[in-house]
Amino acid sequence: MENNCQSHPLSLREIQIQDGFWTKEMELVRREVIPYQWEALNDRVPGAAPSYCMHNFKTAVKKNALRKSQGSAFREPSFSKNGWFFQPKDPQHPDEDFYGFVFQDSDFYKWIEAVGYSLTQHPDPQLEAIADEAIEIVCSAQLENGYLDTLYILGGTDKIFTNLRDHHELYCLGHLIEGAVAYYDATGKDRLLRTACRYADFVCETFGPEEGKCHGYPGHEIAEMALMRLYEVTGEDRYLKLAEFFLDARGTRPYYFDREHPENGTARPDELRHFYHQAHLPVRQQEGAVGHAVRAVYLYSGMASVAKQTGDPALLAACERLWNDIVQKKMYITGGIGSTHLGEAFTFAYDLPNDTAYAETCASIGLMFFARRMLEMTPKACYADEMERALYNTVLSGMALDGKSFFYVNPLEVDPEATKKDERKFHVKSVRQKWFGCACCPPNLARLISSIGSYAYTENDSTLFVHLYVGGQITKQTGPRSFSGIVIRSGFPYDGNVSITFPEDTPSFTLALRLPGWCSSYTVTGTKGAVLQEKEGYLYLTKAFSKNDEINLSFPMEPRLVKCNPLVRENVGKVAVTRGPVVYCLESVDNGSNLPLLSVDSTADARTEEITIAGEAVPSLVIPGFREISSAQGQLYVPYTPPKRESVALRFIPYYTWANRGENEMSVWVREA
Ligand code: FUB
Ligand code: ZN
Repeated sequence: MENNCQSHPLSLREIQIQDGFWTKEMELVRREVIPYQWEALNDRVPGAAPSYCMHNFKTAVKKNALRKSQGSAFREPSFSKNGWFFQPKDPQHPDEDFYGFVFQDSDFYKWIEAVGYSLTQHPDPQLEAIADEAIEIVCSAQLENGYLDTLYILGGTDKIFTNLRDHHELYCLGHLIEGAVAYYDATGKDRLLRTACRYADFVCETFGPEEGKCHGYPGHEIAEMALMRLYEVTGEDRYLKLAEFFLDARGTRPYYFDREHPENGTARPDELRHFYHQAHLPVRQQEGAVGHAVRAVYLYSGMASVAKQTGDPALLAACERLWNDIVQKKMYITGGIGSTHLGEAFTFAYDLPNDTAYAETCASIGLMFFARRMLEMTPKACYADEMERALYNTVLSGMALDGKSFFYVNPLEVDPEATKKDERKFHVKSVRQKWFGCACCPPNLARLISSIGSYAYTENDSTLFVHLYVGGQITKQTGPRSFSGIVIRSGFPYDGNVSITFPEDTPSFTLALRLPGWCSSYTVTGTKGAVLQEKEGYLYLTKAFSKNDEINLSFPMEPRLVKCNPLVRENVGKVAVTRGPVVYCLESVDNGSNLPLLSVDSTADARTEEITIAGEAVPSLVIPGFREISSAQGQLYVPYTPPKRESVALRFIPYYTWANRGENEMSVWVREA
């Protein structure tokens, strides 16, 4: 039962996104990413590393048929391989075995999730038919006992759940659930959902606190939040209990992963052995975000989902601590998280190097998951502000403006030469890639973008919350209120004007409108007769709306210079440029090479000038600044002379639009003149 400040996302079937910015992004996902990914899952992309994802499912179906026809005489092949990736001898002609990353099944689950969301906005019988056929294959790969992971179905079922730390079976369960729920919600078809429930039931029978059950927990989190979703859809208590068990077991002693991997010994301190998986301490005692960043924010999202349901104050307090630790000490201005490529991980407070940043696209998507769940518990604009920061900066930077290439890593400063010659920066790419062997980010982007409505709006019995200003039409036919077609128009992220119109009389209810933290004032009109209250960064407006009522909000989006806490050593003496929720950057294609020579005049005004990037009109910001003229021409060191500089007009572009005009230098932080 939700209390009156808790809320839940609207179903995507109740929202029709119609937005100058987001409709285009969603169309890119629908037209480019989803079909491309389907080809990739089937190893049909010329020149791209094969995925083997559908190969594995189809092979598992064949082996299951054999298993049935041969009854008990069937012998499982023994699981002979180790490591995270399985490579066939002939990559183009894999034999009937498992290939690819150990978590390859999840690529299909993320794809079907994006398909489900996309179908709610754009019915597409052809795509649905492809999806149904694929679902049939995936469901037929399931074993009779409910187990479903092709890695072990093909590799030897006698070894299932023996390497929870590395082998992602529970991660695949989580993605299966997320995909199945999304497809069910969109189409009403429950074939995949029943399969997900059967696998979840098998896991419920296998894991738990009881004597004789396995006391392990996922090596890569996501099952926790996914099980909560399954619990919400089915109402089955056992899924909530399993999610709670996975949280409660994590980090307890003796460490499960030590028992599972005695070969690793215990000589290294507990933290070093268990940070990566956030398994160093029981979750309620964890103080700071550690380890693999995607794993971390997926865990915290699961903790928030369980805390919301159970009201557990210690779990909520841990979520708040971990949230604050991230956004106050470990997050880039772009909403990127994970400062090092070593373990794709968090490092320590204020360690935010710009040029070696990892800032994986998936990690910022996970930060959005966490933020939305915190908002569901406590509607505070600080959560929505950071959700918006991650969205309009790192998340969008993950995809090219034409939807055809992707970044996995999202640095804040790039010198293309360094990315090729300096091994410390090999993880950084200066051009987006068509696809990745480990293809976690593009499908994650597809599912996030096509479900943007569920981040923008949540509701409870009395209130409709608007967390992100994403335009669309909300129609509710069920629940305590029914609206037919409230229309929200928004110019975000470049224009702060928003209008909300009511096409018919609506019984009294409350609209909670977020007041973004980046703007210090706002105006609102059309509130006559409404009860108004400002709380925690939301404007609560209660009224029985009449037909054609219109509320207009305006959030000024002045360009702003931002300073960084000096404990971030990299950014001392520098500023970043933002406008509304968008962080800007310099590219050498506009400003000439050697960007560190540039400095910005922090006393000067910025001028907005529209430019075209990859065929798209984008507001750039032009700010007076300087280019240093060095006396060290051809020499490494020269005697000091007072600095000389020339005046230049610096052109800043939105960070997420960088690397759309060929390979070039980029920098977010710029020296202050
Ligand atoms: O391990 C599965 C996914 O692959 C992670 O979430 C990503 O960070 C990548 O390592
Ligand atoms: Zn990723």
